[in-house]
Amino acid sequence: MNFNKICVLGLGYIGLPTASTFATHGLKVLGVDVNQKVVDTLRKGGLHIHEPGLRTLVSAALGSGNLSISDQPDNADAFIIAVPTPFKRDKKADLKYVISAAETIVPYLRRGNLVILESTSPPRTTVDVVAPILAQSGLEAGKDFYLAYSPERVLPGQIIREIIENARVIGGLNQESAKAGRDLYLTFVRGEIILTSATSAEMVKLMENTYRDVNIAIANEFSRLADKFGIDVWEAITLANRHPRVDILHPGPGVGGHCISVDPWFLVEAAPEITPLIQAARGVNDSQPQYVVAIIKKALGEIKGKKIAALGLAYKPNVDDLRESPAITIAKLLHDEGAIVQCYEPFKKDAKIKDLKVMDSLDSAIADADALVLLVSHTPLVTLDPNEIAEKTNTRILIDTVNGWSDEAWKAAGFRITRLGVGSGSHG
Ligand code: SAJ
Repeated sequence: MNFNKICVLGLGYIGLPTASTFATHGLKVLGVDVNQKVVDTLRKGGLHIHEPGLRTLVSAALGSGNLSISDQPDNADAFIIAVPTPFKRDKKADLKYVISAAETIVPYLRRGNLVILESTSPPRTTVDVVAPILAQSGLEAGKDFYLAYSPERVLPGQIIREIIENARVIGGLNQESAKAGRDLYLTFVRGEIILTSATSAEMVKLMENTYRDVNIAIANEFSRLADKFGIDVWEAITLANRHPRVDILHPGPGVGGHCISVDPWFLVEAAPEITPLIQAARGVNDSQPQYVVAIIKKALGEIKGKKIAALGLAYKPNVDDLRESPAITIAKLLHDEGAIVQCYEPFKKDAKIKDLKVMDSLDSAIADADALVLLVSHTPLVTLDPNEIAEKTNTRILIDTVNGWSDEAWKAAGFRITRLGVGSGSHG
């Protein structure tokens, strides 16, 4: 199947790089977003999100004349839906953006078109939700037009490279739909393209992120056990991982971001009675911030009225994304317990967060602090020079939740480090 013009709905972390990559590979692309601010920013050559390399890619796409931006779709050979699927307060998937994107396609859908859903979605969304909406056009999915699900699997921070290089799973409503999807992504994908059914592809995506969540949960539980038994979890994990069939992930302050802390709930929602392990893992990871606060309390004795420098607010290293960040949960819990929390996020110095004081420099965050807490192993934070920091702050108390600071160097500069998972034998 040949494609000349495509329409990408949703210009966020996935839609914008996808639209731009198709455009730089020669397709005419209409990028659509319902948020007028996003449309205006992109049309003026600006960017509303941060991702390494994205600015250059979007400029090249716009500069080629192949990418245009609009607040509504138009006729096209293929439509890609890449809108968010957040969850609601009750942890149930909120499909309103997927539903409204599908609805806006209906008037433009023509015989022979291809529609692809990329948004992470609960099992059977393509078949049970998207297909019936598109049928309002009078055309039948799989017969009059092609319909497929193809999950994005790119890692924030490496999206531009991974979007091209990663293997891509394409699940069709039927085989012809999967093949049409393959023809489209062959435009730029260099990784292997594997065809399957739409529901399998939805499951594959949810299984990948759930697997990672469960693996991080066991690492977090090991950190608690190490604290209890007075050993160093980081050393123990390194040793266990010497086993050829063991690959334990890292403990930390919790699991954040808009994927791994969200997607497992889509499986729980679909089948609560047969997902006890997934639910338990979510419970462990979601309670890790409270566990870290208990460690901070122990290191400081009383935390009420104490000034605590919270270093790093992003959900993971070297990104500026604050969504579902456990670092922010910890800062807020400390604030709620009466501490004066002075936050510093090197990748978003002007972040505005309710109840939290975000400082625009490291020096102002640490100068009068009673303790420094390392919450994210951002490169600029883990490479700080202990002797320079010793001159900039009066405190000598450090709490390292990510194993980012070396014992020897900081101790030599006069600091006392409490590290997550390096037990004194009394937690838990
Ligand atoms: N984390 C740990 N310990 C670890 C690894 C991660 O505590 O050993 C924490 C991170 O600090 C972060 C959270 O987990 O708070 C998630 O970070 P991540 O780097 O594991 O994943 P994401 O959410 O940035 O991206 C994931 C990726 N999925 C997998 O690796 C299976 C990515 O490939 C997906 O495309 C993305 O979710 C997505 O969009 O679904």
